[in-house]
Amino acid sequence: MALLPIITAPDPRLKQVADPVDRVDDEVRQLMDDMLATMYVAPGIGLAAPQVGALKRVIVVDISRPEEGRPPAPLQMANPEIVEVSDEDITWNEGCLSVPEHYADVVRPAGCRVRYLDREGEIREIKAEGVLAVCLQHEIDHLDGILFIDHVSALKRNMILRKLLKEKKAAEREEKDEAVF
Ligand code: GNR
Ligand code: NI
Repeated sequence: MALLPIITAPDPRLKQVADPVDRVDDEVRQLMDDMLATMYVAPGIGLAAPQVGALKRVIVVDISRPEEGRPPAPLQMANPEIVEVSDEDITWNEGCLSVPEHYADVVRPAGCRVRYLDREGEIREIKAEGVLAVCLQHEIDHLDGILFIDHVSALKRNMILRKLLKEKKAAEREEKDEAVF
């Protein structure tokens, strides 16, 4: 298992539409396992392959918070698709490992049904509500190049993106200075 670096916004790779996997083979399973390990260490409750630079339709989710001592309940999905959403909405204060240290209220359908391939390549379906429904929709958004900040006002989004870009440039400058000394 390997820990993978997580890409942060702004980055063009986070805006691309990911490719479906043809079949769930050992390479996809390896990616799923590396993503899960990376997600637990971060820590996060979900992770999508584009966040680690793999433009494949693969996500992992675990809302059980194993870092808080609960038994892990990992979900590993290839080609996840939302096949049904509820009429009611839910507002959740979302965060994202690719948008570090920023949070915003996002309105989404409160429930959803997701069809996907499991790590054996079997077609499965899961019905989700609450934080699981939020997380699945957040991860599937990543596969279509959509971040939670794309669901908030342009004013708030641009404020966040400007701040992240500034921090990136500062970090780059620091790296360069270290190279000199
Ligand atoms: O760890 C995460 N927490 C979270 C909280 C509210 C709504 C969505 C999420 S997903 C996020 C991890 C992440 O960035 N997944 O793409
Ligand atoms: Ni995210």
